[in-house]
Amino acid sequence: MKQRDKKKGQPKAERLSAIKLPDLDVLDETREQAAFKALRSAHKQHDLYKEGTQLVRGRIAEIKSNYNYVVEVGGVYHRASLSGRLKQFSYSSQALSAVGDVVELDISNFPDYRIENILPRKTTLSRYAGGSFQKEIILAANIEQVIITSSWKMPLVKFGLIDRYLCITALEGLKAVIVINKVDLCEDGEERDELAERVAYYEDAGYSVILSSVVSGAGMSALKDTLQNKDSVFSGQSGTGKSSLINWLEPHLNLPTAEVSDYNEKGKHTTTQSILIPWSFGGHLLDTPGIKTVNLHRDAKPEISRIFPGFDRWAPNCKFRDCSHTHEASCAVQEALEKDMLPVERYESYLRIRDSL
Ligand SMILES: Nc1nc2c(ncn2[C@@H]2O[C@H](COP(=O)(O)OP(=O)(O)OP(=O)(O)O)[C@@H](O)[C@H]2O)c(=O)[nH]1
Ligand SMILES: [Mg+2]
Ligand SMILES: [Zn+2]
Repeated sequence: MKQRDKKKGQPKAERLSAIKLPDLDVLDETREQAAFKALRSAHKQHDLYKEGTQLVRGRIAEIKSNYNYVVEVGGVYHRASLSGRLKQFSYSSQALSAVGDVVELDISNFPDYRIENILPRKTTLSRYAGGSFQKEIILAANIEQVIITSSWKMPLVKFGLIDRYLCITALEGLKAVIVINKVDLCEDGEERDELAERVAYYEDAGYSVILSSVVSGAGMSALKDTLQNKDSVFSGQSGTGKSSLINWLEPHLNLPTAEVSDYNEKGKHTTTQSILIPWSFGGHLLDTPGIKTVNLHRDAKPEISRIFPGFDRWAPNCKFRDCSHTHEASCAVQEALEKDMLPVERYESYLRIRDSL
């Protein structure tokens, strides 16, 4: 008799009872055994890996391709690959490794150095891919401050982008410094006044703003003071002068920068890989490729009303603790807007960030 016919002929109850349930006691035993086995093999693996290996602490300085890394150990750079164990994870997680990660490097098999462990990150600067999956893209790991690099002109400063960065750094607990570079291109008179007015908003909100130029040298000593003995990442649009600022402070690095004649508003994307380099005056720098924008994670939406740059001066006085500053009565942020204390551009930038999430 065919299988199908047999089934058809059986009443429902009988069919159900025919399903063989596993003996639960046996199942528990198997589970315990599996856990025990996993534990034993982990111990074994650890011992194995302790015996043959020679581990040193280092930091990922550059990721050349999926498995091709540069690791800095005490100021010396080594080529390295990922251990087989870690490679396994890198298929499922793009965020497995990032420039700035602290790693354990096995140097027993020269010149075939292998990253055996990636240590938990203290901080990350991340942006999120658009679309529903919002994949995390880590721009830098284990850094203390973000140098939000913009240029007054060429390309034109985007304060909306600065606001996004400031939200991200606030969420991550990172210090943020706003650099407006190429101020040599800002003309005296009305244009200067506009620059001063824009800057005042952020300074009044408690941020440090550095107006810089590698042409005139303006702001460069203030920038150096800010960077000394800290690990900082330079991030911002392409063409704003991230690599130029770093070269000015550390000429021997000679990082590639765009030719002036190559100028276009979108930038040339001259820097293509993030790199971590020590400053001669203490601390590290992370130069990164230019980005068009940074997206926040959608889960951050309820926080934006609290952490948007400058809002902490007013939001605590809103009637409702979870005020979104859009339609609520007795909203201190909207009052500040009416009294011209909050510029309308900043409020619109707030709404745009909210709507994007
Ligand atoms: N006028 C003026 N031009 C500058 C200044 N800083 C940088 N530039 C020019 O701006 C262009 C872009 O500079 P880069 O240092 O390559 O910019 P970047 O931010 O590293 O760009 P990506 O690597 O593409 O992200 C170059 O032609 C620099 O010479 C400045 O302070 N004033
Ligand atoms: Mg660059
Ligand atoms: Zn409010």
